[in-house]
Amino acid sequence: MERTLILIKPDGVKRSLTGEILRRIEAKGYTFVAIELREASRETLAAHYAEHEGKPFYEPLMEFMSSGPVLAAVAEGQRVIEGFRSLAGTTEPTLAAPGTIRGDLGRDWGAKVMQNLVHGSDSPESAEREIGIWFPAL
Ligand code: DAT
Ligand code: MG
Repeated sequence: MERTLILIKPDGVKRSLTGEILRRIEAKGYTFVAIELREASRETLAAHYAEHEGKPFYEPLMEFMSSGPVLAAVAEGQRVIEGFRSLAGTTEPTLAAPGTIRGDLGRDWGAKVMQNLVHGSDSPESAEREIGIWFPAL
């Protein structure tokens, strides 16, 4: 069965949207294998966002992701990687389609980095790598 790594970012935790976001994932029919609220270390975030190192938004992204607790989860189900990306909506929350997590709950707050509530792995390779970073025991 396919698995994906989901993060509810600090904006989602601060805005008390964890229940609403987890509800949408469960309502779609996916099941949770692991859920944990934690303060991500710089090492964890550097490994997680290695592909973005050197980009202009990298430091603001690391700062934002360190600004409060993150809810990390692993969800499971047929085609959950694509399915969660679809539930999440496109990266820029102002333009994400209504009906999606980012489209319904997110917007531009004028920050240096897009505060778009959630992360979801974008391929089976990313999912395996990211689950290894956040939940090495799985
Ligand atoms: P996604 O989270 O949709 O997979 P991504 O992997 O391209 O998007 O980027 C990771 C995060 O970095 C994204 O959720 C928000 C931030 N980000 C991406 N592109 C950005 C940009 N051009 N300006 C500011 N923040 C950006
Ligand atoms: Mg990504």
